[in-house]
Amino acid sequence: MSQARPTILKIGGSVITDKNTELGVQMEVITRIADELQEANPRNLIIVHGGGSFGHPVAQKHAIKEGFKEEQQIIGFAETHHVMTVLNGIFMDALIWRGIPAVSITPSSCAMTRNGRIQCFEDSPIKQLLKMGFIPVLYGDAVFDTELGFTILSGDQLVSFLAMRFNAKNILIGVDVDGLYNADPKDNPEAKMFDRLTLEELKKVKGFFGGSSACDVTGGMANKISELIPAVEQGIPALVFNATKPKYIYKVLKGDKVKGTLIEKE
Ligand code: IP8
Repeated sequence: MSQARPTILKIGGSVITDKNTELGVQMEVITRIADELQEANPRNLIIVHGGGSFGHPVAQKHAIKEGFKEEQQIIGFAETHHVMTVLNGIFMDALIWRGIPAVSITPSSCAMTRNGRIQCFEDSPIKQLLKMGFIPVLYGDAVFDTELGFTILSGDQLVSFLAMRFNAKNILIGVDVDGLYNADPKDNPEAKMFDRLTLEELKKVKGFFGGSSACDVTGGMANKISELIPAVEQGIPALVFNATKPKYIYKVLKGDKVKGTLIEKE
């Protein structure tokens, strides 16, 4: 059975959680996204979601990304992973009870990093899920690292890795702004959005995307974008769009045009 090229959909933590409250969930957004996924009924889709107000504050409190340095971090690692499984459970609940055949794959159990970069990844279950018509769902997680002991693996690194490993058709990055701007649109009303960027253009303007205003141990928008570069270099286009806008997830999955920034190799 030959496998069609999958689409990788990232749903940012800032979309499904309230980044101003620790463990604050945006239940109405999760419900709407699940409704849109049910309506779009996508085939060959892998979903990755971020950590938002679940993973990031706990990871920051215990310096998990920096690696193992002292005994007290051990419970911090366990807590960080646990809150991510809780957020994932809330998200999965919304999908499963709508009849969406989503199956959660825990990154800390199938991936190991070396100095923060994925070094080995057991992909057989994901291959099997796709072949059988399931939707694998992964998330940014606290993972084990061969040099650091442990660290944080961002959903964005996972997205790019999975896109390359599964030769994805496209990458869809759902965030809480309309696309990529030359300045932060939340502070600067003059900020200009890019509709399309080639890799060369992207590399030139990369510095302007800024970090994240809320607690974000993996570096916010600037990091999200730089993680995409190797996948785009392989010819996989990436669209950054606003997943907080009703119907946008439905439309991007259907291949309809929405406002956003399309990043292409050339
Ligand atoms: O929100 C980070 O994933 P991201 C997950 O995709 C944790 O960067 C545990 C902080």
